[in-house]
Amino acid sequence: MERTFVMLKPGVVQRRIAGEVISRFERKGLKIIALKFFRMDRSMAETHYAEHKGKDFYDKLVEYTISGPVFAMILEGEDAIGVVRRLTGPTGLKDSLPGTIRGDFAAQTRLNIVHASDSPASAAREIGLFFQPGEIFPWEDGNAGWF
Ligand code: 3AN
Repeated sequence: MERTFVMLKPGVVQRRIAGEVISRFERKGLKIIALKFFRMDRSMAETHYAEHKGKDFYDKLVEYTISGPVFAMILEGEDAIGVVRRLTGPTGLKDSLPGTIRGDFAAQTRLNIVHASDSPASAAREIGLFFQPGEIFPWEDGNAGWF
């Protein structure tokens, strides 16, 4: 089993599509084991996106991320990091095909609506940044045999 971090950015809340996006992860059989709805402060957003500091889209990315509340969650499942990245689709608008979350709901790369960890190292770092151990609730999956 693997854990990954996912964040639904402020536009998802504004557009009232959080339920639809979360449904895609649930339908696939991933388990939500942590979830919070909150507004990030600037320093947290800068830490989260530190690898992009200095890039031309960085300032706008941080502004967008702190412009309103987000849903942050931890999903668990076999190969969860890869599964979630395939469900979200690639970063760039031109590459995100219909059927993926970004392909279906995003019209600009900068506003590509979800963040998902791209490696085990990022997942560990991001889970640690957003969640305390006591906010994570693993549960027994009675449906495990069906997925
Ligand atoms: P991902 O979110 O797919 O892991 P990253 O980490 O490369 O992609 O980029 C983080 C965020 O920065 C993206 N979700 C997107 O909002 C924004 N971003 C990345 N590349 C660009 C770009 N070329 N132009 C505008 N925004 C970008």
